[in-house]
Amino acid sequence: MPSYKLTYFDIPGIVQHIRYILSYANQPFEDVRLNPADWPKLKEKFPYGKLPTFEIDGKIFNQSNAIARYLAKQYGLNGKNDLETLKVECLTDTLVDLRNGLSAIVYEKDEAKKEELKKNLVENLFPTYLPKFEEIAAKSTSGWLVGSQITWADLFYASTLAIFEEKFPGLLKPYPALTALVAKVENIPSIKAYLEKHKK
Ligand SMILES: N[C@@H](CCC(=O)N[C@@H](CS)C(=O)NCC(=O)O)C(=O)O
Repeated sequence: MPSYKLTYFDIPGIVQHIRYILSYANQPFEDVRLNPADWPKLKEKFPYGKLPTFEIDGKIFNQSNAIARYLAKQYGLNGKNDLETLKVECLTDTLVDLRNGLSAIVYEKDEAKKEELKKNLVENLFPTYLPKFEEIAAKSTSGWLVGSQITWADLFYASTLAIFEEKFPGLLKPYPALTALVAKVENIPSIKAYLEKHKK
């Protein structure tokens, strides 16, 4: 069995779904969480000066969703056929588009611009994306976003929507199918155990 090491900061950020995928698969991995105070001196050691990285038997890889897709394939979480995989990737890339709206706020240093970006997220981006996500989730007969079984899209949506909800309490209230998806994923025993272990 290969040895896996995921390196990121001690936040859900852009790797929570990778932690979910590995936990779902009961795959042991080294979960390295760097202290942001140490980051400036460590940055140059990492590919492109960015996190996360993922090491497989000491070989280092970058890009969170390339890593997520690789692992999802290993564990049968990438759809049952090419069309399902396409649907999974359309959904996951679309969620990245929305999440970029949140990252932009986090990275903006100018307070006035930060407020503008926040307004755009709340008034434009959330109302554009969330009702469509809700429609897709509500149409599902399996309770999963794509096809009849769980895919990494479910793990990505559940973990990212939970982050949104934490930052904007009540955000998911008008979206019962998305709320149910988050709960369904968080109640998978291996995910539940992971979340319990890392409860702050
Ligand atoms: N597209 C990359 C984005 C990587 C990225 O921007 N990582 C941020 C953390 S979320 C980072 O390393 N920030 C620290 C820095 O740029 O110094 C991915 O998905 O892995």
